[in-house]
Amino acid sequence: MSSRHKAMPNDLRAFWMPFTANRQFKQAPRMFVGASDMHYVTADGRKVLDGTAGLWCCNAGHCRPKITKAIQDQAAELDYAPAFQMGHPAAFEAANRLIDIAPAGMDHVFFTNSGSESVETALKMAIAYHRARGEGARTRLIGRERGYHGVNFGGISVGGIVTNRKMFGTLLGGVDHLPHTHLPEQNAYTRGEPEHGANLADELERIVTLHDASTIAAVIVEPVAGSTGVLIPPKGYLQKLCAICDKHGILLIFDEVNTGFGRLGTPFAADYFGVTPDIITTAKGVTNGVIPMGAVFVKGMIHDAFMNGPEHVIEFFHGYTYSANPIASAACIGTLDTYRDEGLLTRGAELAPYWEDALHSLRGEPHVKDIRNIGLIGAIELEPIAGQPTKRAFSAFIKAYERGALIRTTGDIIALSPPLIITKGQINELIDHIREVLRMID
Ligand code: PXG
Ligand code: PLP
Repeated sequence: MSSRHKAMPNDLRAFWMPFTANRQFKQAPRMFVGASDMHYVTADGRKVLDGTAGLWCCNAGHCRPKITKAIQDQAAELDYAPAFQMGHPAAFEAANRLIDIAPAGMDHVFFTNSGSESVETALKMAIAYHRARGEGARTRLIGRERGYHGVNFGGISVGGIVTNRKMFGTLLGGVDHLPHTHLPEQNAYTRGEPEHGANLADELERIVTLHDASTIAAVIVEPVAGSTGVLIPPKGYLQKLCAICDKHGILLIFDEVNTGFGRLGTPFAADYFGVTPDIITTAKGVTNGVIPMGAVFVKGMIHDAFMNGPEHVIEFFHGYTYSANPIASAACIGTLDTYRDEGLLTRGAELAPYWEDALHSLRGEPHVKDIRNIGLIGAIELEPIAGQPTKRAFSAFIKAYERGALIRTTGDIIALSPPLIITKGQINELIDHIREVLRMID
């Protein structure tokens, strides 16, 4: 452009929005200007009930006082400290507090700034761990179809979403994928864990036979796949996967960016399923979504494998400028205080039966072809409009927003993950909005 465009207030042009239909948005912007507890406030002053905890991250709801205060106090006291070769107290306190709620055996934390970075960190850790133990040939990574592990190159390589991969050329080599576990013909309208599909874990044996265990570093899966539409593991599936990994000396990584911090009614999905992986990746709920932060939890044996060599030498050549940033660390501590004081890491378990009944009351409404739920997660899968996939669910999203409810759609699936402070009355309200929307849309 020859003439320089002078920025105007509210000019929407410069900001290239992530994972957004930019042109559609800029014609009809949807702006939030405030938030409190279970609600957002729009630019035109309407309250919108949050059915998605932002993007699965505001587990304690919005603008919670302890988190706000922790951030304000930290910003005034110590704004930034170098992340490498220097420390500050809040980072160590945050790590210790995280270990207190982590599954037994997970006793070290590596800090990142997002789920995507937590995934890259975990994958690098897994490969370097085997190398440190003298098994440097273990470099292969096994992901799963329909898995989402963020958007960086490692994450999209092990991930299984075609649209997130196909534009980006050559991905990491030495990656293989398990089949996904979504079997709608057999498992439609299941409440909780589906009956059918545990045998899909045996595919890992086939992959191990093909490549040989001595070349495989890790398997990474989401215990419950979130982004691709709430795919709940069949009964016994994760247990089998864990047993096969153990048998072959392969590390198991649970990507709990969505499921961590109370989403299933337990602190982590690992607790819910009674399966402890070797590494857990988290982000989002670590700080209630308020400040970017991720945390990778590891078992002692992984951390300890790095702690050899001369003591003045860096053990793991990895880290971010903002790893354990003081303000993020303070936000983490304020968040964990809030979760503890309000019992939020287990509140989902009390609400889950009510949530389940409310969701399944939508069975038989127009376009609905499956409903599934676990903890405080729910999905309503719609019949796509012939030849126009995603259009029906997108209309539902827009209509719900106009009526006063924030829902999230992926493909033709409505995915729900409200803040863990939601009341029964608000569950009814959310489901009633969706019922009305389903009756309105084409
Ligand atoms: N792993 C998993 C399992 C995730 O769900 C990431 C990694 C990446 O996190 P970052 O912080 O880099 O975005 C995620 C992120 C949705 C939705 O609507 C889910 C995510 C992000 C945005 C939307 O399902 N998950
Ligand atoms: N690019 C350049 C030129 C850098 O100097 C750095 C960090 O020093 C990075 C990228 C990585 O940034 P970060 O540590 O925030 O991930």
